[in-house]
Amino acid sequence: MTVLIIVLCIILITIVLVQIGKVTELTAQIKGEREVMRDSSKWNGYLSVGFLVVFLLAVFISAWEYKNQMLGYGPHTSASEHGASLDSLFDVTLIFTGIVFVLTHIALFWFAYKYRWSENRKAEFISHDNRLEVVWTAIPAVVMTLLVVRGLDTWNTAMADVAPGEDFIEIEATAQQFNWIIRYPGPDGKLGTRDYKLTTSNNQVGQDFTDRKNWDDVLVGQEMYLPVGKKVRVRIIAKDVLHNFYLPQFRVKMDAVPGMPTYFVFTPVKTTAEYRNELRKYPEYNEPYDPADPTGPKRWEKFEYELACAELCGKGHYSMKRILRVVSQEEFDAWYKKEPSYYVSQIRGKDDDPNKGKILDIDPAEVPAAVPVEEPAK
Ligand SMILES: [Cu+2]
Repeated sequence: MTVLIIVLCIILITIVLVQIGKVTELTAQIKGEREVMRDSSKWNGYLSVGFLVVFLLAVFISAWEYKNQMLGYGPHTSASEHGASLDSLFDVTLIFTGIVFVLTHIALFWFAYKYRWSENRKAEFISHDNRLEVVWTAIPAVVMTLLVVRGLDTWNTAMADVAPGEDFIEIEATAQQFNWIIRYPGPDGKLGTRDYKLTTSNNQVGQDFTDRKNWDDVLVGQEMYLPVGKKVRVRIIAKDVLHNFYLPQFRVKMDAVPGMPTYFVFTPVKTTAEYRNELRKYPEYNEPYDPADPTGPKRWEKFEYELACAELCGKGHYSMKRILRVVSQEEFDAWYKKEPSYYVSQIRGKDDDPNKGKILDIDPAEVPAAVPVEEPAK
């Protein structure tokens, strides 16, 4: 049925177009070819200018309307240290490209109107103009050089690894279809070694449990926490296909590549509560979070930093999200202390524990929820 309607529509549209063509031809015969040309050029010129005005207005009005929803503007200034320099780089690029965008569009449509067909005008042939060519080569060259040099400088700062002796916390994000496995190093501050060959359904990142650095490592649930003002180094790993570790509010984005570990270092500077307070100042975030419940919480109250996968990695791609809470050091410590060691809570003493039967000197104060040390096997 749908196919029939579509075919009928196509036939009807073709008939209408043919009829319009015939009518135009007939008018041309009555009024004379030249007059029709003059009329249609004039109208095309007016429509060009009309389009220019509507188009530029739509661009500026929509940018103004949505400015508080876009990263980098309104409440969405960067929540990380390096993010501010990225934002300003985007702003500078936008200023230059914005000027060129407006000027070239005005020229495009205005010239279409100004130089519309006229029987009194003859086209002029200009082979070339040295002065003009120097100008339109030199100006873009200088601007591009400035942008690229500044971009490289910002890139080097944003992508820098931690310096030796620096204080930071290292976590690990392993991507797989379709979730993130986030590992924290535990009280020793060191992530245990891993080997993909050790991967099982119970040991999803292939932790080597004979390495004592693994004994206190924590695999966190849906919510992950980070302390404000502390440098974080994220090791990024993929188990199957390409994924991407994306924290939009922190301007953190890095591919997770199978077989090639990557990393990103950043320092959160705004807690979740501070970000909410920023949002609170804007009317669009004072609207109800759920339109069906007008008296319910406002949009700013429900705001959370989100870890997303920014690489279309399969049909469950959308479900690769996690909530990130940035809190004070004290709140972070309180949360971290409660997170159980994965080894102690899930592996220790079970069949897949390589240390089964051995006495381990796991200090119960160091490892929360520690199970009693077992007696050696007879
Ligand atoms: Cu993904």
